[in-house]
Parts: sequence; C-alpha cells; structure tokens
Amino acid sequence: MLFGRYKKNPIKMADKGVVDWTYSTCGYCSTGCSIEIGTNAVGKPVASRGVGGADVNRGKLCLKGIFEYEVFEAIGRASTPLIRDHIHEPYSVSSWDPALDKMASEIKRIQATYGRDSFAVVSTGQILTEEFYTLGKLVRGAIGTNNYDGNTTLCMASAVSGYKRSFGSDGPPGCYEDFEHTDCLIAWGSNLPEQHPIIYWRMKDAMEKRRFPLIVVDPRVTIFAQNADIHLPITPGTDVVLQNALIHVILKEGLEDLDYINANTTGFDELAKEVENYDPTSAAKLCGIDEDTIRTVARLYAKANRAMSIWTMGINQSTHGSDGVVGINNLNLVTGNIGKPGGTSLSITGQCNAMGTREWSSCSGLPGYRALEKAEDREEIAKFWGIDPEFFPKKRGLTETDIFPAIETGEIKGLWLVATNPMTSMANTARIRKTLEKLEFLVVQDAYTDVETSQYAHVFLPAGIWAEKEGVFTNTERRVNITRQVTPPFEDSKSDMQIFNELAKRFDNGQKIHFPERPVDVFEEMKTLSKGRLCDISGMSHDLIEQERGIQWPYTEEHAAQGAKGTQRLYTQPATFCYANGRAKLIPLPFINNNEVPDEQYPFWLNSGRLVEHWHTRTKTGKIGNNNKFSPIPFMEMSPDAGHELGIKHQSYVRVTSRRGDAVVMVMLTHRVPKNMVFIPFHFYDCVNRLTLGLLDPHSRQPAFKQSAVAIEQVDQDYAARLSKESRTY
Ligand SMILES: Nc1nc2c(c(=O)[nH]1)N[C@H]1C(S)=C(S)[C@@H](COP(=O)(O)OP(=O)(O)OC[C@H]3O[C@@H](n4cnc5c(=O)[nH]c(N)nc54)[C@H](O)[C@@H]3O)O[C@H]1N2
Ligand SMILES: Nc1nc2c(c(=O)[nH]1)N[C@H]1C(S)=C(S)[C@@H](COP(=O)(O)OP(=O)(O)OC[C@H]3O[C@@H](n4cnc5c(=O)[nH]c(N)nc54)[C@H](O)[C@@H]3O)O[C@H]1N2
Ligand code: SF4
Ligand SMILES: [Mo]
Repeated sequence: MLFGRYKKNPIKMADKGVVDWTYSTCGYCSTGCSIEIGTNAVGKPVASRGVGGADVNRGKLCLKGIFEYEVFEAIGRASTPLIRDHIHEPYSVSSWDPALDKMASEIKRIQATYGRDSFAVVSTGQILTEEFYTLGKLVRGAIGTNNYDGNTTLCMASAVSGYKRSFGSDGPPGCYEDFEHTDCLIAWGSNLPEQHPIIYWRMKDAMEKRRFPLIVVDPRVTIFAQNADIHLPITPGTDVVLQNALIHVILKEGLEDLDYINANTTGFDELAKEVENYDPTSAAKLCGIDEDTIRTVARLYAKANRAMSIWTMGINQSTHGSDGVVGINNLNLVTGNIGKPGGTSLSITGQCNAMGTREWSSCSGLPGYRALEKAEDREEIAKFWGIDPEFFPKKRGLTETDIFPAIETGEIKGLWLVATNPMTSMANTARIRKTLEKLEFLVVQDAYTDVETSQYAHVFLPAGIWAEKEGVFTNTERRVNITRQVTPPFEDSKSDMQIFNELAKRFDNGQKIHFPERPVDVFEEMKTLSKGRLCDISGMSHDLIEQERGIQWPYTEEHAAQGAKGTQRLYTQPATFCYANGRAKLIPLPFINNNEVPDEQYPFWLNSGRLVEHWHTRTKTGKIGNNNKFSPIPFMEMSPDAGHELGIKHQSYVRVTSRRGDAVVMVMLTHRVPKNMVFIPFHFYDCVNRLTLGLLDPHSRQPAFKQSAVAIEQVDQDYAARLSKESRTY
C-alpha cells in the first residue's frame, strides 16, 4: 500500500505476509478495543489492526494494541511447569501432573494443619471471564478458602465500594456515548490520553462536534489537564473536600435538582447538614483550589443541562477512595445526573477484564454479583454447582491488602498468585519480599517466567496469554466482547482454564462439580446464572458478541428475541436503584486527613502512576521494542524550580528516600509536577513501590499509592548509571 508523496520516496507499508485475520479484544486496558490479529502462512501472529465496524474504537488502536501481536513469543515466555522444595534452590523442569499433584497435596496439607483459610488465592483483572468463573468455582466450591481476592483491590475496589454504597450495587451506569450528549465533564484523577487513549479519542471526537466545558482535577499538569478548560491542581488526597464544597455552593445557590432528589434518593438532609461545613473559603485551605474557582465549577456543573463525571486512580487509590466515589455520586444525584444521556457517574476501569472479575470471579462473593452474606444466594449457587451450601463461608474473607499482613502474622501459610505480580505492584515491596519468603508454599501462575514473584515460588505454572485462548472480557461501559484463539498456548503452557479444571479433579468437591472444558459451555452456565440479575447476559452468545463487536449488559433473552442492542445506561427509570426501596443513598462524607504528608525531613509529595507506552510491571511491554524504547529505565518527573534549588540537573541520577526505603532514578525536569511533588511511573521493579506507604481505605481496603512523602539527594553519577543498567531485567 502506498501513502503520501507518490513520486518522492513514498511510504511503503511492510508486507507482513498476513494470510488470516482473527477477531479479538485488546488484552491491555479496559477501553475494550476490537482488534484483529494477522497470522502468516505458518500461523505466526505478525500484525494487529483495529476493527472498523466496532463501536468502541471505530478502527483505531493505541500503540499498545498496534504492537500487541508481539506478546506471544516475547522474551521470558513461560514454556513448562517448574518445581522446587525450597526457594533458595534452582527450579527443576516438571511435567504437568507432578506439578499439579504437588500443588494439590500442599494445599491439602496446609489446610489440614492450619485450617481451610490458611491457604490464600490472589488473582487478577486480566484473564477471561469464563476463566474467572471457573476459578471462583474451584476456590469457593472445591478448595474452600475464604481468603480469595484479586489485584482489583489495588485498582477498582474503591469504585465498587462507592457504587455499592450509593446505588446498592456495583455496575457503572454510563457509557462512552455519554460524551456525545454531555454539557459539562469533570475528570477526577484520570490521565485519559495516556491510560485510555481510545476513550480519550471518543471524548475529543464528541467535543469537536459539540463543544462542552472540560474540567480536569489532577495535581499534575497531564496532557489531559493541558487540554482542559479548567485545571484544578488539587492537594493530593483531598478530592472529598472539593466535592463537599461544590455541593455546598450548589445548595447555597439553590442549583440542586429537587424533583430528582425527592423522587430518587434518601439522605438529603444529612448530606446538606454535612456540606454546611465546607464553605469554599475554608475548603480552599484544605484542597488547594481557590474559592472563586470552586464556585465557578459548582455553577457550571449544576447549571449544565447534562453533566457527567469520570474518574480513575487519582480517586480510587486514596485513603478516601471509596468516599471520593460516593462524593462523585452525591454530586451527580444532587444535580439529577444519573441514568441520562450525558448525565452520569462513570468509573473508568483499569485492566481489560477488571469488570469480568467483579461480575463473575466470586472474589468478593458469589457469581453474578451475589453475596456470601445472603443465605438465598449461597443456596442458589450451591444447588447449581451440586454441593452443600454449608461449604460456603457466610461472609467475605480478606482482601489482597489484608492477605499479605496475615501471612506476616502467620495466619496464612500458603498462597497462589494467578496473573498478578505483587513484588512490583504492591506498596512497600521490601515488606512484601519478606512476606513472600515466609510462606510455606507459593504457586505463581503466569505467562512469563521472569515475573518477579517467581523468585519466591515453589511451583511455577506456565499459562497461555490473552488470544492464545477463547472467551470474553467486559469493558468500562459494561460491554462484553470476545477474544478468539489466534494461536495455541505457547509451547507446553496451558490456558488458565485448563489449569483450573485439572486442579479441580484433585479435590473431593471438584469431582462433584461439573467443570466444562470448552469456554462456550462455561459461558452457557454463566448465562443461566445471570438471568434476572443486574449483569444479565442471557441473551448473548459468543457468536452474537463477535457479530455485534461487543454487547453491553444487561442483555436478556427478550432483548435478543427483539433483536435489540445492548443496554447503554443503568438507572434510567425513576427509583430503579438496587436498594430495596429503589432509591439511591446520599451519604455525608466528613473529611479526616490521615495521609502521610510532606514535612521537613521528607519535603516532597510522591505521586505515582503510568505511562502510555508501558503496561504495569512490564512483563509484556518491557520486551516489545516499540513500547520499551520510550522509557527503558526508571525516571522521575521533578519541577525545574525544585531541581534548581537542590542543584539537580536534567537527566542526572538522584536517590529518593522515604520512611520505607530508597530508589535511584533519572530526573526529568518538567513543569508537569508542582514544586513540592515528584512523580515516578510504577512500571519498574525495585523502584517506586520501595518508597510507597500504601495506607488503606477503610471501606475498600485499596492502597493510597499516590500519597507518600519523600526526600531527594544527589548520588555519584557513575555508580547510579551502573545501578540503573543492572536494574534492567530486560
Ligand atoms: N498505558 C497504560 N494504560 C493503562 C495502564 C497501564 O499500565 N499503562 N493500566 C490500566 C489500569 S489497571 C488502570 S487502573 C488505569 C489507571 O489510569 P489512570 O488512573 O488514569 O492513571 P494513573 O497514572 O495511575 O493516575 C491518574 C492520575 O491521578 C493523579 N492523581 C494523583 N493523586 C491524585 C489526587 O489526590 N487527586 C486526583 N484527583 N488525582 C490524583 C495522578 O497525578 C495521575 O495523573 O490505566 C489503565 N490503562
Ligand atoms: N505505586 C503504584 N503501584 C500500583 C499502582 C499505581 O498507580 N502506583 N497501580 C495499581 C493498579 S491500579 C494495578 S491494576 C496493579 C497491577 O499490578 P499487577 O497485577 O501486579 O501487574 P501486571 O504486570 O499487570 O501483572 C499481571 C501478571 O499477569 C501475567 N499475565 C498476563 N496475562 C496472563 C494470563 O492470561 N494468564 C496468566 N496466568 N498470567 C497472565 C503478566 O505476565 C503479569 O506478570 O498495580 C497497582 N500498583
Ligand atoms: S486503548 Fe486500551 S484497549 Fe484500546 S488498543 Fe489501547 S490498550 Fe488496547
Ligand atoms: Mo488498575
């Protein structure tokens, strides 16, 4: 194909020899782009392209999707099971049966010696929904430990908790199409252009057609903030103060939607009483946004015909994460902006299938948004699986962030990690290292052997990745989309579902419960269990999903019979919230400042997050040249003014210290951060999470990854350069 100046050096697209394209859904972020993977004559994946007719991305992909076909055969792919008795010995190569036998017998030994809950399981937001459902069946129904959670506690837990508190259930009510209808958008703690580039493109596209004001709340001057009409550089961890102050102004000026409030909510008087305390003059001192701007934004939002809020980790990863979500919901309920086109409260999800785990993994309960706390839910699922309901615990067990401390105290002795890498992604990794070393038995199930946690495992199980398997993901807007198998699992690795099924056979209940082998049969079970639930998928099928390029739940059999599209929005009718009285709750949010804040000894805020080119702990993007080349080593954003005061030069190395540990990084002087803040991407091993404190939110148990205090000192440049090179695992 030829582009550009035909006669002068035309740009020629490389002919990759694609003979076949297979439909899939991108396996990185929760945007949920439809993607096709091209394979050559010998079946090797050689290209990716966006799917034109897909509503989400309309042919586009970001740079992770474009190079995603390279993840299959990247350096470090795990090819065979590995076992050893002690973590200081080298691994031996194993075949599957001995590895799974060892795993089952160690789980049984630990449970028999220390009790059922002494073996814990931590999973992910990155396997297929059919795999999540199967893992839940195995853990809840056969292994029977209550200490089972996912890395979503590091990610979406506050959104889940906030939705449940406000609306009576999890489930994002809005969709991307809301950008087309809104008259005002506030984005809270979200770096959309880098972290969800295609959602950002949808927003920009809507804005070009019909200009609406954009307000970005972020202590950093991100690209998003630069493109905003109003940027609110909030003092870290104080979003709740700003939310209360906005509602204060709205109520003082009579801008609330009283009809909506009266028909759809409870708790208005209590909320009104609490926000009395947050007049803009006092609030400005706490949240760092001046009082006039608070008033301007409150008026803009409340007077807009339709106003919406989106948010991501700047809200969720905070000691007030769950409150921050409730605060956004309060703001939308008070202004009558839920369930309307362009009027919504939309959490932007993180991982490709963080929604799938919320709906189907049973981590926090039982499948299909059922709760362990409800006897009828326990009975229904036990009957469906063919086991005794008494096998289930009667309330939820520990979250990931409580499982690690329970290993420290000796309550938990064994752990199984499925597709997550806490040695790099949890706060205070020195503590995590000691914790992992303390385990009697650790299993790591990952697609790459060089994942840092494998240093501490007794059994390593190699898993197939993303489009080596078939099944569905749910994206940010509740859209279920399908991944077809492009290529078989790498060498002797197995799909996660095959691994779960094989392990199930080794447990008594596992023999009683039916574990279908084909993803499509698992999907049929989920459909049956979803009937009448909020996340009803009973009208869907794998084929219909591919044909429609994704379908938004709820999608019932009646929807399918009528040939209807999926459901774009929840709570569109009056009083249809999930509390028994159909009303949403307005909840007062008193603010207590419990963060670690900068002081004389540690004078900088440490903020952390992500970059467009990298995915999390870099097991994937660290090996893809066209991603890794943009930031191959750890670096830190620092303001030129702070650099000048400390005599620190652009691109020199510094040592950053906190009360937990230290890290050496290269400095990028930039006005993206204020003078009293530094920002370090969390993608690198032995880097920012050596420093973070990770205080927990009381409702969601999500860590405040974005608020710690650090000091910065000069280091010997040659020594630091050597250290930095050595820290590059690939
Ligand atoms: N390229 C790429 N894309 C990704 C990912 C990735 O690793 N790489 N990961 C995916 C996942 S799992 C997730 S969860 C999402 C995360 O997506 P985002 O949350 O958008 O990304 P982050 O960079 O973690 O944080 C967003 C912003 O929060 C700001 N922030 C810090 N403290 C505060 C605060 O107190 N208040 C407010 N209002 N803002 C604050 C930070 O300055 C930062 O700019 O991205 C998803 N998309
Ligand atoms: N400081 C700081 N820390 C943070 C954050 C932050 O903003 N700041 N963000 C937090 C957030 S939001 C998140 S979501 C977490 C993410 O933290 P992690 O979940 O630990 O990060 P990943 O690198 O995505 O780990 C996923 C692992 O699964 C493997 N994998 C991928 N696909 C498959 C598969 O199909 N099967 C199997 N078995 N394995 C697979 C990958 O190789 C990788 O090792 O990090 C958290 N940590
Ligand atoms: S925006 Fe997200 S889903 Fe879309 S191609 Fe990029 S990483 Fe994949
Ligand atoms: Mo996340």
